[in-house]
Amino acid sequence: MKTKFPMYLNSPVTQFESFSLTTEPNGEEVEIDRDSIELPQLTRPSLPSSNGDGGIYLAQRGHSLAIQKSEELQKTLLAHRHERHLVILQDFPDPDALSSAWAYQLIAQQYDIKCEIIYAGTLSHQENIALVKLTTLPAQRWTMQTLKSKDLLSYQGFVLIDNQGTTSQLVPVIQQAGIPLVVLVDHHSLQGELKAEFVDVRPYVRATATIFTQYLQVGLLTLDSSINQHIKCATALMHGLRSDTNRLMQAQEEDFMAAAYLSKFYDAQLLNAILQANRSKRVMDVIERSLKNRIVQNNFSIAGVGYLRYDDRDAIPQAADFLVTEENVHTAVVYGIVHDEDDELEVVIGSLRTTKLTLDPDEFIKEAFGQDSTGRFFGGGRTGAGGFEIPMGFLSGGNENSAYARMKWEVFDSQIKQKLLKLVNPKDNPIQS
Ligand SMILES: [Mn+2]
Repeated sequence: MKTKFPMYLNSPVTQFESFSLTTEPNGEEVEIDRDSIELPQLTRPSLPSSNGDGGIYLAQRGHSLAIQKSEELQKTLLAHRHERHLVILQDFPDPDALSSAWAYQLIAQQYDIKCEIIYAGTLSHQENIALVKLTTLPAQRWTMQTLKSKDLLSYQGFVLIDNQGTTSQLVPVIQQAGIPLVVLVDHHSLQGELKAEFVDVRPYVRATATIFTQYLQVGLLTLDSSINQHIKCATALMHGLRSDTNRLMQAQEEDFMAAAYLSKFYDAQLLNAILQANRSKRVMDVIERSLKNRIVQNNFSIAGVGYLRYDDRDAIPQAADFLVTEENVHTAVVYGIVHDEDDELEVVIGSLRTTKLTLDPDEFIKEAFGQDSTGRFFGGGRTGAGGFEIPMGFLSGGNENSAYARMKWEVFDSQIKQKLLKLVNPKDNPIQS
């Protein structure tokens, strides 16, 4: 970076430290103009004027945190101007992750930071494919093969959005290459000790899109209705926010405030087109299998669906979404063995959905499946939803022998059921009542 931008070396370091992030303009901004980057001005959004007690809003607390975090993020971005970063999403990114990463890319662009949004798996949900195609969302699939062909030295940092690195196979390789984690923004429970320059993890916020909308709202990027890309990004954020809050039904004040803000910019027709995407036959087949195989105990519905192709992986959360709608069911867990034909790789993938407010999916999954030999949990969650991935390692492949394939499935199926039922059965564990 330093050799590429010698003029940068001449700038006194202190100009960044003393740069005012508040609304008051000051003399030092003149210096910043030398680098010919137009910096967004953070503004405090006009909150309803305090007329009596009604003026103190819960959301105000969220706003002051949003302002504080935006200021911190701006400082971090300033310190990394002119760099190239990788924004890494979970292997199977959802609308919340995709839209938030896009918002981040647009924010970072103002600091001449070039971001590539990457994921290792596939876009397996028909709505995600529609989202990316219809909005021309700039996310790319990088397999492990792609990774090997890249010159990782040309990236000065990486960014995690809507995940904490535990759901991406790219992250260990990136870390090994010595690329530092610059920014981490997520709403899942804290998954471990990740050192990032900037961290904003808020497990009580229902969507990462809400956090990014707040950044936009306080001025990290000023949305402009005449810019097509802004309209599309706002639409994507609206979709991300809706899909992580069960169409706003689980949204809370901050999420509604974010949706209200996006409503000024988003394209309702475009969102409708994204939502019109139909379920494929194979997804319907997996849902059918989950219905057939489910066992219901103590208001938990548990279903193993056997083997799935990599591209159909997202049928698992969709089946869980469906099973949780049955009467007297508050929690559904669906899992299957997903296999990647190219690599002969197999992994058990599962999804949990719950409508029970007192059930913490993160706690439940960690308790049920524990950690691997390196201390990493097999899964985690956020409000209302969770997931797990258990690599099958040495047992992967060999499925052309159908007796072996069946036996293997039965072993994993029984083991997962045992672990889940221990928690579901109140005799053995006090977590559930
Ligand atoms: Mn999310």
